[in-house]
Amino acid sequence: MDKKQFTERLKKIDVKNKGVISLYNEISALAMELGLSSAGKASERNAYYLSMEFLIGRSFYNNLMELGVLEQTSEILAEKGIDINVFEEIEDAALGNGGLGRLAACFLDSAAGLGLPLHGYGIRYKYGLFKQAIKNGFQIELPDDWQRFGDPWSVRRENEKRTVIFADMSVTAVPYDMPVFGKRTNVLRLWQAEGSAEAQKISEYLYPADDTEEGKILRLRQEYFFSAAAVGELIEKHIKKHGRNFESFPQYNAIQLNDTHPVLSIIEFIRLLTADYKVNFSDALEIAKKTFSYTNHTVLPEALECWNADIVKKILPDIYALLIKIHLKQKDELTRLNCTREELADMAIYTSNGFSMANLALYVAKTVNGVAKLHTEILKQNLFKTAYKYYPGKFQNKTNGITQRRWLMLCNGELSVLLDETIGTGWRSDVSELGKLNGYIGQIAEEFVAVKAEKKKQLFKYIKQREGVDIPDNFLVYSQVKRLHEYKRQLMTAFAILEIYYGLKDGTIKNFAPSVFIFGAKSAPAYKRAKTIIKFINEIAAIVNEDEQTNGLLKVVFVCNYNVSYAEKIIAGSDVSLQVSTAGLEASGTGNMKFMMNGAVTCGTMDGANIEIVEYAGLENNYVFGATVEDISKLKKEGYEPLKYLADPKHGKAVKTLIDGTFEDGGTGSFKELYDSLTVGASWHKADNYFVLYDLESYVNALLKINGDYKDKNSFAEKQLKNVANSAYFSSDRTIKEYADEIWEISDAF
Ligand code: 26V
Repeated sequence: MDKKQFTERLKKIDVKNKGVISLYNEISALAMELGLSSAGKASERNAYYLSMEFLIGRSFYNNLMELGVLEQTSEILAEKGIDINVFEEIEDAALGNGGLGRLAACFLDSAAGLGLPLHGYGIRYKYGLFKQAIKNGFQIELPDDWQRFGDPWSVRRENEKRTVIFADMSVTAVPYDMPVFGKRTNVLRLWQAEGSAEAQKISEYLYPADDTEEGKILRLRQEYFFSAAAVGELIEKHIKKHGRNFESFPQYNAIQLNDTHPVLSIIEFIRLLTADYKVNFSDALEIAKKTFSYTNHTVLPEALECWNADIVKKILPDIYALLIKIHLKQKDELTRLNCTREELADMAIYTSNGFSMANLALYVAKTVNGVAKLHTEILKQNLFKTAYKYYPGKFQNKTNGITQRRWLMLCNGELSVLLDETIGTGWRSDVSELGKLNGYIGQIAEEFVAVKAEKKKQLFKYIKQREGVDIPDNFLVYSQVKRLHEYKRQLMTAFAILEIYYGLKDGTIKNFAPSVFIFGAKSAPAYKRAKTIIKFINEIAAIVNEDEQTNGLLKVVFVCNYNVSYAEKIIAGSDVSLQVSTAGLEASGTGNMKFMMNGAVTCGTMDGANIEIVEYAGLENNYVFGATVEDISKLKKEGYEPLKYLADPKHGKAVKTLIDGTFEDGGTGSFKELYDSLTVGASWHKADNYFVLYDLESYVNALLKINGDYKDKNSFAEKQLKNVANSAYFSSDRTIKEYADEIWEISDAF
């Protein structure tokens, strides 16, 4: 099928008496036919991205755009009296939690766009990330039954099923292929677990609660399930093409491990080679060392996986035996290198806590990479210091990126047109051409202001529909959208808003440009303190939005069920991107890059990729504040005393609203607990572990400085445009080229 045939068949579709869902399925099926009819040739050498999460978002508009038929489809539907936006009713496929999963989706998009053979392997969860409802200000989780709309973008491959064996059951892994369209069509293969009721549970939920032993076992099963299905299949494919010459496996295959979740695939690979094909253990290990690469996405200790040895022994005895064997082999090698006892303990695969997935990855992986310059330095100097001493050649940096196709062309057609008119359309295929914009900043500031105003209008209309909150057109938009976590410091933004609110009320803050603070965030269901922060923000919003003395100047919105589609709207309509993590803790951030590309200035700490963003767009066009990594480490050494910051009446008043009855926590005592976490600490961490009170003052000042600067519309728009003009570096096209050249060694030669 070609595009012409596609449009002809589309024209013939009878839309009468058809609901949105059936029309969606029919048009999508037609687009699939179009896309799959030009799938192209398979590549000799391929890279595979193993990831527990792929946070794809809505496929409909993106796929039609990639296939070059979005505009025609919109026109033909309009002729039939249908607004293409009706398909916004079809909810996102949210098979991921946040940054790590969305990065995987951006990477697949960029690889296909560049014609590089990179395929994804993951899990086809029946229920994706929960849907968030807010009741009395509290987060409630509802199941995300994304398949109820149908799944026209997947093809079930019945005859490519596999069996994954656990000590107590065997599970059928059925592949569902989602094509990734672009210059070439790649495949995201998601495995669905079938068989007994127990077996099916494996692909039922994304991130099942793992605070019980049962939950932990399920999570381990999930990780092994998709890892085993993927490497089992790759080995079989290799044998079909090249016979049992396993030495050549790394010549044709590169496997990227997205964090530690798929690290057991290394062991499964060695198990298959040694047990099924009689390769000796050392040879199998050497082949693995040339095949696997590992990306780390967080330095938070609670997220570094260690599998309890008894659990592994019980459900995966062969894997257990191999883990011990590989542990001893590494120990032996390191001992020969005169490694000290402490160093050995630090790098051990089998530790008192269980099997360290990070240490296993560090030992076997061909390369280890962090996701922003600072993050990679922290890995080398702190978290993986010892491994870096012994394997310095493995470490690389690959600063994250985001796809400009979804995050600019699709979500901001208006800005894309302004770019076309200013620098030509070349940037659409070669994103580095965005740099040309630097020559036109002054000339198009007014047009940019108009584009931003239009995107705000669309966003405010949507927020009114969804949340029932009115935001006047001229408001300055500050946004903080990301997973809810203490280290991301949404709580600090909440305090800053309160300080501004009280300052407006008592007249100490004057000439304030009317502003709205938009939050979007989901909290892990069991993360109590994060949930309390959501409640606190909602309490603040309720009071601030109702206050007639100030609500012409200040509003606060916590949007419900923030997801990829909501992000597309918020990011395009924002002026200021809030990226305020405790320095050293946000590995990279990718929302920061999306905002930058849409012309929001960053108000942030020197953390993650913020550092590179301000390096590229200019410090003078962004608003950096707060403690640096060095400051924080000094504070920790010298002793940090958060209480003294409460002596300042402004900070004291804002923070004490947690305990002085200003707000209601529904009788849960959770506001008091939150207050205590800042002032006295809890058993497992010190008071104000994330330095909220330390940075609060400089944060409020930065927010107010932005507010003042915004009054000069054109000069502020110029800062925003400087961010757009220098955002090409943060395209995942650049990132993927680096992975392709420096790790995977794949090319676009078919
Ligand atoms: C996971 C967990 C799970 C247990 C509870 C605490 C906790 C805290 C953090 C995480 C992070 C998981 C990995 C992740 O999503 N990392 C994000 O990866 C992005 C893509 O590289 C990066 O931009 C974000 O900075 C990083 O947080």
